Amino acid sequence: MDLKTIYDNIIEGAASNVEAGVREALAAGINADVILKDALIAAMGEVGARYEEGDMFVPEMLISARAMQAGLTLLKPYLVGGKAESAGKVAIGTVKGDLHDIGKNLVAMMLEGAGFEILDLGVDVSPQAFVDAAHEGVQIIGMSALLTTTMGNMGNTIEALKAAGVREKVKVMIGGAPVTQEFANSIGADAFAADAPSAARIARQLLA
Ligand code: B1M
Repeated sequence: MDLKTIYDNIIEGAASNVEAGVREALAAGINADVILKDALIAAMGEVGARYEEGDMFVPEMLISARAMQAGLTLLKPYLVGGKAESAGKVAIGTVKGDLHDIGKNLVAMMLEGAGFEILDLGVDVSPQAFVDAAHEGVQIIGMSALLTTTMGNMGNTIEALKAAGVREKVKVMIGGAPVTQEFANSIGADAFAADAPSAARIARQLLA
């Protein structure tokens, strides 16, 4: 099965075909990064475009997301690589009100691959849950948001960290499709990362 077929099966939401396709592609020696970028991420981009054009609706988008996640799970061991000495501990989550987790999961995988220990707080994470993680001694708080309506909860979380007296104990990194460097500056985050590979690089710089 070629990458185009995996791509088409994500759009169709055919998770078992996506799994079969990813297995075949890996067995054929195609690099996991290439499968991720050219089939999985590219297909989700197409899903988003179709949704915007009114050719796809939320239930179909969800089924496609599940199909992508099935492929991502198979790619994970190849993306993460061997275990190195811990580079630090990161608590990562999608902010309150937001249920999008594909990008957050990808960032968590890349961070793991870069040697970080990951405390995955999941989705719809309250500012208090991030504060609790800061109390547990993580060095980086990573927040993801995919909705313009939930981005504000990144700033609310930073305010909660300040109010709890733990803001100085952690570095805050944010990302997600609507998030920008300007937005990160405006809420006082320490860093913005545009994608998963740069998130791993920036996390290392934050603790250097
Ligand atoms: Co939603 N959705 N969705 N959705 N969805 C978007 C985000 C949207 C842009 C679609 C559109 O209109 N074109 C739009 C937001 C519009 C806006 O706010 N301006 C939207 C909407 C409106 C909604 C609902 C409100 C729809 C509704 O119910 N009417 C609803 C909201 C639910 C909620 O959260 N409360 C909703 C629901 C859903 C599904 C559940 C169906 C599903 C999510 C399933 C899941 O995640 N398990 C879904 C999906 C799949 C999407 C799209 C199609 C794809 C998102 C995705 O996974 N991209 C999306 C359209 C799009 O983005 N093209 C859309 C792939 C992923 C790898 O990229 O997440 O950007 P991304 O992550 C990247 C970077 O951003 C970065 O690295 C990642 C990897 O390179 N990054 C970080 C992300 N987090 C980071 C954190 C970091 C650093 C980097 O540091 C910590």
